[in-house]
Amino acid sequence: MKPVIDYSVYLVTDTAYFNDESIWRKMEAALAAGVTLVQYRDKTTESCVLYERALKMQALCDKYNVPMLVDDRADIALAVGAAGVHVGQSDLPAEIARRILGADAIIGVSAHNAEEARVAEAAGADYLGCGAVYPTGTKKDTSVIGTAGLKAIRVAMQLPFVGIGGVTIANYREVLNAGANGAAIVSAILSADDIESTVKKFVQLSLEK
Ligand code: 3NM
Repeated sequence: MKPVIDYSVYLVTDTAYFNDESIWRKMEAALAAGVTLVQYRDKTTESCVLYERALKMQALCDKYNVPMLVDDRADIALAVGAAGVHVGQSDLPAEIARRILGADAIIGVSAHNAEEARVAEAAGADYLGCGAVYPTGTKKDTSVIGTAGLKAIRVAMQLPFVGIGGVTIANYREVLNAGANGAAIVSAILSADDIESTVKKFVQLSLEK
């Protein structure tokens, strides 16, 4: 059966954080504090290392009963028993990821506008990642769509979507108010001085009306 996913506080990793072993302590703090979904995203790493890290990340997510998706790599997702994969516009097509991972896998697709959102929905995406909502230093090759961009996507389709890019405690409610089901967050969690209290704050904000 396809798992029911809570997209509200979606933690995404970035390769830079894996230069430091503290990433594992940070991930554990975030999981313990209540992130609802994790994406293991590690763009520039060779496959053997990627596989070992994905395996370790999956075990950590399993400990906290939080589903894990793998960025781009359906082969790695399959190898470690992840819940699914997230693909960008220049990654593996969603239909192919679905064929590899099966009907119960969660397939996420990056969409920057209503047209890409419709195409992703037709391709069988379970959810969309939409951004960059705000300027971000974490990903260079993106452009800002703002909350207006999120609203246009919400009007165009029904699929769950998360806002990504520059989301912080200060603007998270704006993202939800623009129609997103949650936010995908890298630096506001992984670079926080106090990861546990930051995640708890996101969770608390997600429950407010
Ligand atoms: N994708 P932070 S922005 C992975 O626009 C990613 O599609 C984006 O990192 C997109 O939370 C982004 O630190 C990075 O801003 C998000």
